[in-house]
Amino acid sequence: MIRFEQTFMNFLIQHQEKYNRTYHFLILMDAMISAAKHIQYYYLTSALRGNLGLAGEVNVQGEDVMRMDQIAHEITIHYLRASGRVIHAVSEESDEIISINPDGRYFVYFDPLDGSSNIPHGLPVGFLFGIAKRNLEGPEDGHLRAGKDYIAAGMFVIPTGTFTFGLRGAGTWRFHIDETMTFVRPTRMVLPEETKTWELSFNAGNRRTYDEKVQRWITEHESKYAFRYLGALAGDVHRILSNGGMFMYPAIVNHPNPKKNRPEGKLRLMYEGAVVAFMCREAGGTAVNEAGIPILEIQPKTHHQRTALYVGSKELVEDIVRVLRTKK
Ligand code: AFP
Repeated sequence: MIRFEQTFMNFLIQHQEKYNRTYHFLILMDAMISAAKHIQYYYLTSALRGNLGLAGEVNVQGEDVMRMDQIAHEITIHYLRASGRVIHAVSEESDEIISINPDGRYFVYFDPLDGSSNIPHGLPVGFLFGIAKRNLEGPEDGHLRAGKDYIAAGMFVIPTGTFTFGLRGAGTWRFHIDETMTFVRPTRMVLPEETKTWELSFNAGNRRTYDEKVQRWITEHESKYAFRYLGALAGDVHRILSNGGMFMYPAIVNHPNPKKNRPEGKLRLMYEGAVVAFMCREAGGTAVNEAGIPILEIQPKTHHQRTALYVGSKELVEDIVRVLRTKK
């Protein structure tokens, strides 16, 4: 028997009434969904075309390889332009902010294919985005928005076909892709309070490069939780949103080669840190940087600004905040 499921767009229409959003937002989200499906298609078939390699390589057909992340960027910009609703976009794949339509209504900050070390293996990567709205009461100066000003944020895990979407004040929801490539079956994500499924997720190879107090915290707590790490933020945070626990990418301050230290962190604030922090807040969790400052409160100074990130269940993040705020 055929079972018809609730689609993402129907879900949005329902929630739009509840949260007073307009059809402009539906058009923008339709563009994001189209971009994700298009990227999904390219990713699923790119091993066949030999397009999972690095730029500058030549594939098995003797053609120049185009980087998948560049393809994903171009696809996304195409749909954002076609929507007519976007003033400007920030993409991980573009040095400059991309002006689109001065009469648009939204700002979109995105990373079209995050987790590049998984690309040559065809393993999961993420398409992450945050959306903010222009000032509708007066003139708009186009300043970069902090996560607390996003109206929505989401991440597609590609090519597994899950889509997690946080809508301001309306929770974080997960959708799955069906056989017609439609995102269906919304399930509300609420971080579990029960600790038995909680996980810790961080790059264990970097462990000795963290601040000593962070290293000590890990030593004290690691045996209580399972450890999981995919190396693609969308996949790792996908697990944390379901199972609880904490994902962290601490500042690198003790690297044996000091040139490789990253005291400001590695992840990007606007289209990585703030995106997962927003979804986590809507699911009952929280996120901070290395100083213990809430990620959503950080006002970006530059569009590719980096941050350290601790995100997940409140109890764990608040515990590490106490450590981060001590001197030694
Ligand atoms: P890349 O896209 O450069 O691989 O970075 C992915 C990422 O920004 C994020 O998705 C991961 O959580 C994190 O970096 C992985 O970084 P490491 O490879 O250093 O563990």
